[in-house]
Amino acid sequence: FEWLDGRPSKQRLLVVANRLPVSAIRKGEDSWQLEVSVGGLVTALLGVKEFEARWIGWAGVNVPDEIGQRALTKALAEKRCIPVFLDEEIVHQYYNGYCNNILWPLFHYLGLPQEDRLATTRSFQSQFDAYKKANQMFADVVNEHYEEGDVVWCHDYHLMFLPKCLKEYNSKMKVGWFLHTPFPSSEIHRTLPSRSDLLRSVLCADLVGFHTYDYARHFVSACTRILGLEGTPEGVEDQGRLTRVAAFPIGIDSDRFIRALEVPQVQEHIKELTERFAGRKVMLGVDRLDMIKGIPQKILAFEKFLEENPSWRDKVVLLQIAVPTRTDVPEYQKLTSQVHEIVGRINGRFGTLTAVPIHHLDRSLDFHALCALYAVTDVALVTSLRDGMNLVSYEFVACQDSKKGVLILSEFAGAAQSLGAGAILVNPWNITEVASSIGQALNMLPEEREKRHRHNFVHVTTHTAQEWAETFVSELNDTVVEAQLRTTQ
Ligand code: ADQ
Repeated sequence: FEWLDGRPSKQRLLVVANRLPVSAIRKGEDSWQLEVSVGGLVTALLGVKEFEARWIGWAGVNVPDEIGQRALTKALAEKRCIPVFLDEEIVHQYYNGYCNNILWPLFHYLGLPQEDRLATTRSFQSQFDAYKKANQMFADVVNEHYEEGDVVWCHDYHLMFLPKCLKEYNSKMKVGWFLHTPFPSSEIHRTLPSRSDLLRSVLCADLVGFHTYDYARHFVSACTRILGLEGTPEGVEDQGRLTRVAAFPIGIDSDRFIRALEVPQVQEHIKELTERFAGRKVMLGVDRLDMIKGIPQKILAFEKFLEENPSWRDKVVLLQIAVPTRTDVPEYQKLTSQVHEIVGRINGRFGTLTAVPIHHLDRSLDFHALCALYAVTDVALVTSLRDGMNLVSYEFVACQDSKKGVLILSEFAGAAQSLGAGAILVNPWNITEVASSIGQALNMLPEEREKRHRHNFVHVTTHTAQEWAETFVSELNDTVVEAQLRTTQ
C-alpha cells in the first residue's frame, strides 16, 4: 500500500473503481481480513505515489448486516479505502450481467449475447437499470466523501454512468474518466441498445482518457455519428461545452520489478528455474483466464510450431500461467475445459516419460515468483485477441535486462502501439503466423535481441504508471479551468 501513503500537502485524489484494491474475507461478526487482489488497474496504481489518494469501490463481498458493514468500513479506512456496499441482486445484474456479459465482450469485439432476441432485450433492460442504480450508489459514496478541491478519477467500463451522476450532484466537481479496455469502432458501439445514454454520461466528465489514440478516435466518432455532436482535435463539443478526449497510455512501476530481481528469494527462484529447465528454451504466457487473452489460439500455435519443427521438441517448454476469473460463468468454465483439453492433447502427443512441452497452471503466482519467471524466460507470448493495453508485456520487458528475451505481441493489444518496434507483432488469429514467429524468436541472434529489448526497456522504464497517473490528473486540472473559461466567455 505504498501508493496510499500520500502526504496531506498533496492534492486529494478520489480513485473510483468497481473493485477496491483489496479482497475482504470475513473472519467473525465484526472482524475482517484484507488481501491485496491481482489485476491490471491495481498493478498500475501501485506505482502512484504523488497524490493523497483514497480509493472508493466495492469490496467484492455481500455484507447485508450493519455490524459487518461498520467493521469493514473501519478496517478499510486504515488502507484509505472506502467501500460501496452492493447487494447480491445488484451485483448479479450490474456486475455479472451488464458489465461482464454485455460491455466487456462488446468492447473486445466479441459482440452482444446471441440468445433469443426477445429474452435478451428483456434482461438487457433490467441489467441496464441495475447498472444505472449501481453507478448512482457509487456516486452517493463519492459525494459523501468529496471535499472542495478534490479530483475525482473514475475508472473503466463499470462506471460509465458515474460522470453524469456526479455532475448532477455538483457541476464544479473535477471529474475524469479512464477506460482500461479498448473502445471499439463506432460500428460496434452502435449495436448497444443503451449506446447514447452511456456516451452522454461519459461526456459529462471533464477529461476522458483511453490507452491509445485509436480508442480515443473511436469514441469521438461514436459521439459524432450516434449523438450527432461535433468532434474537434481536442475532444467532443456539445453546445459550447468541450469534453477533452485524449490518449494516456498506462505503464507499470518498472522499478518495483527491477528491484525485485535483487531480492535473495527471487534469485533463489531464478536459480531453481534455470536448473529445472536447463538445456531448454523457456516460453511464457501469463494471463487472466479470459476469452480476450487468446490462450487456446496461443497453445495451438505452439502445437503447430512443434509439429513443424521436430528438432525443437525436446528443447523448448511453454509455461502458461492462467489466473482463473469469473469462475461461476459457464463460458469461462468452458474456456478452462477447452484449454485443459488442448494442453492434455499436446502433452500426450509430444511429451516423453521425463518431460512435457507445456506446463499449464490455473493459478495466481505471488509477485516474487512472477518476477523470477519473467527473468528466466526466453520468449514471452502475449497473444490477446483484444486487450486495452496488456501489462504483462511491460512486466516481462522490465525483468529482462540481463536475458534480453523476445516478446511476441498481439497487434490487437494496446501495447503494440508502444512496444511494437521491439516486439514481433502477430495477428493472434493466424496460428500459422504465430507458429513461425515462435521459430523466429527462438532463433533470433543476440545483437537483434539486444536492439529490440533496448527499445522496449527504455519505453517501459520511462513511461511508468506514476507518469501515467500524474499526466492524467494534471491534465484533468487544466481541463476544468479551460471548460469553465469557455462557458464564462
Ligand atoms: P487485465 O485484463 O487484468 O487488465 P493486464 O494488463 O495484462 O490485464 O494485467 C494483468 C495483471 O495481473 C498483471 O499485472 C499481471 O502481472 C497480473 N497477473 C496476471 N496473471 C497472473 C498470475 N497468474 N499470477 C499473478 N499475477 C498475474 C485490464 C485491461 C488491460 C489493461 C489493464 C490496465 O484488460 O488491457 O492493460 O487493465 O489498464
